Amino acid sequence: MSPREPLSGGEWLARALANAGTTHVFFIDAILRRTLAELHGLGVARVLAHSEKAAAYMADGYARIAGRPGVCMAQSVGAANLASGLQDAFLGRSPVVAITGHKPAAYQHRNAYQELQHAPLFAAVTKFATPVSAASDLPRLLRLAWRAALSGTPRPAHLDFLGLQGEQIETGQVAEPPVIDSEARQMPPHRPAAAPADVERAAAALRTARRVVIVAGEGAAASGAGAELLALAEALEAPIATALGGRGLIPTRHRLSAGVPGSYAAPPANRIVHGAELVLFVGCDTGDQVTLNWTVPSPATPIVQIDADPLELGRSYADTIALNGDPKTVVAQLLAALGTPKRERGFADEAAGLVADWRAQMAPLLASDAKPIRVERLCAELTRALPENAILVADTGYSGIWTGTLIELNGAGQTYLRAAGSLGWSFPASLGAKCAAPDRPVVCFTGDGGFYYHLAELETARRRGIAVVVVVNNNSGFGQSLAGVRRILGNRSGPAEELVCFGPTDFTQVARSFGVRGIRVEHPAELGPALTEAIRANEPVVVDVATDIEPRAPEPWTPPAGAS
Ligand SMILES: Cc1ncc(C[n+]2csc(CCOP(=O)(O)OP(=O)(O)O)c2C)c(N)n1
Repeated sequence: MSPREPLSGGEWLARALANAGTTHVFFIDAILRRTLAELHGLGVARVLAHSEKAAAYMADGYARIAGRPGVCMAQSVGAANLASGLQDAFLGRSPVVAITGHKPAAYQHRNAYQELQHAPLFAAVTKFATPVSAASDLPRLLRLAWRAALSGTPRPAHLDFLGLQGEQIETGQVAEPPVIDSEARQMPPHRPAAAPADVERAAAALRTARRVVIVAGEGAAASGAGAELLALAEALEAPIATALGGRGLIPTRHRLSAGVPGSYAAPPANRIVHGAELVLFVGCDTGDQVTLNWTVPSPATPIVQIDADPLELGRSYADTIALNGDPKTVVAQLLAALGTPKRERGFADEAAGLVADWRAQMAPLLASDAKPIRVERLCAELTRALPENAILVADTGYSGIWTGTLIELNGAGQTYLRAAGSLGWSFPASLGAKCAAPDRPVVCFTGDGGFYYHLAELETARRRGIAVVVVVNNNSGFGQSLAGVRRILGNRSGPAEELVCFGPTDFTQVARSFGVRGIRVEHPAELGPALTEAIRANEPVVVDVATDIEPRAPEPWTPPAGAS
């Protein structure tokens, strides 16, 4: 076929997605069946999920690892479920392109079966959303959605195709070549440098301040700025903390690594960030989680901030020297501007001392032989078992705190992905991550409460041969919630357990019923061999670890009242 001959919308979309490097799409029938048929011929895997929300989470995990948009699709009545699955991608800054179908105008506002307005559902969870009413509009609207998803702050985009299954777009004609963007686009699509005058101002401020801390976030991770950040930290003798979304950007055992600050933090990180004279935020959202409700650093702290998105600059801290540009590029600019500044190691040593003290305090728990198993021991065994190029996908709540504070990462080949808040995200997201990186070991860390959400995707994992290892911290309940519920209930209103605990479930039996291998671990000494066996297996495996619900995860240090 000559390139000028028009293609059907379905052929065009399938070829355009394949040309953009898409290897997998995630969906629930009935949507774009013609497109899905075409995709098969182009070698793109069509991953049928068990809920639209799980399909969105898979696309999200895929996107975060591939650095390209993850694509998910659902028919009209599945749109609300799909939109709910985009919340984490929106909050976690992940480039997902969601496609739905809707019935034509003649069906609207007259009680059409399964039909309601899609725009309000997607408004809060997308950066760009539009109906697509004609096949001829598809190339420019998909191009726009793709760019919106990838650029600045990456976030989901939504295209609402005409036709319940999007068939009106699939069967229309497209005259353009099947190309979304003329250049292959990875995240970040561009690497703009900051204005030289801004770099000079920032370098002067960094040179003058004695106690500098770097806080790097998901923007720095998306930019791949780890090596530059470490070089800058070393040049400035500045401890470097990472938001949960930036965990693993640098080796977590490096002498300058301060850990994750904010509300999901071990104590030293907040002390170190709070003790800074100047904080350099790099691709970091300065929201309540990473700053412990804007107390760490305190609001009056002078800030230097680097972000690809100018709207992030000075968003939460008024005294900000703002550098707009790609984090990796701008950190390199700062390094060049600073040269080899004369620095004292006092503050870095003080910070390293705080981290060392905390590690010493945790050491007995990391080695604990207690039964039920302590989660600290599970984390220590995971640190030992994780291969050099592993991807660790953590659920929200305690799963984020345990993994973010206690699992060590090499800052080179390993990648850490975390839920941006949605319980249950990690298992489907880990499936998407594995699709994006089939040659890398993928380990999901979830509580049983989180795992229950999307158990059905065990079937997807087996059917599609998606070899992830799911480590279930199985304490038969919402461990993170227990203390808070007890605090509120006191002895008044019946047992707190009724609000947060489940009956015991052996997830290896659940796994087996789906045809998935399961390894039950009840003794700490079995952890290492079980994890090694599961990671080596070239198939999905559930490692069900029986733990105690009572122990609390590490808690953050909070600045004393009145501290500035
Ligand atoms: C969609 C959603 N619903 C509720 C919550 C609130 N929440 C956060 S953590 C948590 C408990 C998680 O329990 P589990 O996954 O078993 O892990 P554990 O705390 O026991 O380690 C709950 C209910 C949430 N973050 N997201």
